[in-house]
Amino acid sequence: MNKYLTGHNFPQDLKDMSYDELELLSYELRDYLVETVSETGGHLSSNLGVVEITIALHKVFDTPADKLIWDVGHQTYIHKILTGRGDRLKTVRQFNGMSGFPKSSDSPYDVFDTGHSSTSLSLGLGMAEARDLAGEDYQVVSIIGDGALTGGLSFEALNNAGNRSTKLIIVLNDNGMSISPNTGGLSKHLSRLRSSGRYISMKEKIKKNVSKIPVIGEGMVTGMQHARDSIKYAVIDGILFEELGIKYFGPIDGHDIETLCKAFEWAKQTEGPVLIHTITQKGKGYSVAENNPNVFHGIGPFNVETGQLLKKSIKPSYSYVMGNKLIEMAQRDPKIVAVSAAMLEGTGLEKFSAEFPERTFDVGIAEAYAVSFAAGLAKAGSKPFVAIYSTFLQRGYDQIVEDVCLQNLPVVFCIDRAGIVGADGETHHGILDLSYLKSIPNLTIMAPKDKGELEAMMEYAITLNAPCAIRYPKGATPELGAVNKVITGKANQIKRGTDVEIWALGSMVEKALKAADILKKKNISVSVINAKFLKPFDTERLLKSAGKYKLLVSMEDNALTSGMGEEMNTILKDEDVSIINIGWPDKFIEHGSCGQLYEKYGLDPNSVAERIAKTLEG
Ligand SMILES: Cc1ncc(C[n+]2csc(CCOP(=O)(O)OP(=O)(O)O)c2C)c(N)n1
Repeated sequence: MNKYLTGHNFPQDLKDMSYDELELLSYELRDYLVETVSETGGHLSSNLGVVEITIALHKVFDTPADKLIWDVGHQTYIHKILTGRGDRLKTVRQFNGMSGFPKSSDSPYDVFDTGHSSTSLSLGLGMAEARDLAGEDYQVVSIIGDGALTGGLSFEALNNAGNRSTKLIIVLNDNGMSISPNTGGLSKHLSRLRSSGRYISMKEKIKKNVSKIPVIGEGMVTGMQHARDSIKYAVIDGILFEELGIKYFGPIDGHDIETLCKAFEWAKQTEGPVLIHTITQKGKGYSVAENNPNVFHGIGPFNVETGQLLKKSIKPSYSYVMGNKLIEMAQRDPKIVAVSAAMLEGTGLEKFSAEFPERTFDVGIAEAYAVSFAAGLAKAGSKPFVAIYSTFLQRGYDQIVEDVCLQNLPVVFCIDRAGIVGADGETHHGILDLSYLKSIPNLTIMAPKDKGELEAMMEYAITLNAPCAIRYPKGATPELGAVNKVITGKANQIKRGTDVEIWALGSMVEKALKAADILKKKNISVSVINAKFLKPFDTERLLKSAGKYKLLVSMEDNALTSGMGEEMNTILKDEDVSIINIGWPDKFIEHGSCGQLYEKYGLDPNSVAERIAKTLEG
């Protein structure tokens, strides 16, 4: 049992293992990965796809002196196992457990803290330039998926990489998939390289040229060079990377450890920027994931035999509600179109795209482009709904300001995963959007308390004929009773009370109602206001409340800095009223379940009730 995985000191011991032993190790790694992720949940199919690449990288490169920079970082579970963290994989993504992404504070083998896509080439080039300036000589290796390569930042880095002769090794992990099948012209270019038919013969050529050479050396490198040159012009005219000044090698089998090792050795000894094009299969080795790579991209705990999820939510998610509502609206209004940045499933737009393929634009991992593109759509008469996760929309900030809001164009932003998201942690929590959007002129900002209000806000948004953002959280929607008409800048009281008034935004309304129930038992009577709008904010109503209550409370699933609470504090600065602000402190919030995080940071109903009671006691 686990003959190769246990009892070794990785990554050092990889250097002395034969290719056959490494292959056996790859089986054990896959078994351990599937078994563990079936219990913890996590990013399974991407990790199954990089088992051999990870083994080969740690065998060939001298980590951590050589730097491995993983793009996105969701595919680093094998890297973690091979860098002394195998046991801790059992705690991955759990509160106080190991992060599912690289964390430089966790290990010297993790170079950057990542989670957002398409940064590895820029980060790598920066390090490589600094290395050269300092006269040091370690290797910098950026490992990037074909999905992440479609992000604009990657293109900017490729443009710069080819412009200078700085040594950077790029390992392209091409599985043809982003979360769903990859899209766009670059993806087509890669697929032409993949299907050129030279892939197999390339592999044979490498084998022929190197099999006689026991130790990697001059002869092997010449052999690889020969293989590379003979394929370079034969495969296809104008390999994009070569045209940009980056030496291209491939495509090679990303599940063949020996070929990978030899290609990496070649890269090590080659001057300037190089790109090794590896072909892999997402979900490799676990048939359920091979057949459904997108479902197993990020998955909760599941049954290994059947692949079925152990827990399923019965209530629909906000994303699901948004997608269905948009279909209904689009059936009535032919101008409505949907824009997604590689997240059709995650944002609930999958059904929409099946029903309206011509009116769905999946632009790849290209949030900035998605926003400017939507501005173009709106300018020319379409009514775009742009569905992007809060944290990823950070990429499109300048475009929201300049291209949408400055032009006052009718783009509706459906900001999904707004608020804390749980296990993905720091890089994925959507707790900055209210702060970064609030100061943009012309933008209406709303947050629904439940399913019905999300639908009502979408209907309202289209009537505005101006930029509008609707933010809602991850997970299931509650149904909190009657949905009042959405009226510009108007909040609604949804619970009467006399001592304290809580102003809650979006998902915090449910928590505010629960806190009010807890306080009722302590004879504290709480009014709950569903704020609905951050912008325009219901200033008039707030000022009226200032004279009526002993204490006002703001509740938002957003950073306290520049959020709704600060807005309320400013409005109330000249009033004689106490106010407490509930939201996320000025720090990056770690991973854990949402419940654990709400509790730790005092945003759950019990903590809120306790804080209110204590404040009233003085
Ligand atoms: C800026 C940004 N947008 C979207 C995502 C969500 N996301 C995570 S992984 C991924 C697909 C990455 O595809 P690829 O790079 O090919 O890696 P694979 O999972 O296929 O190995 C996406 C869209 C992200 N992490 N960052």
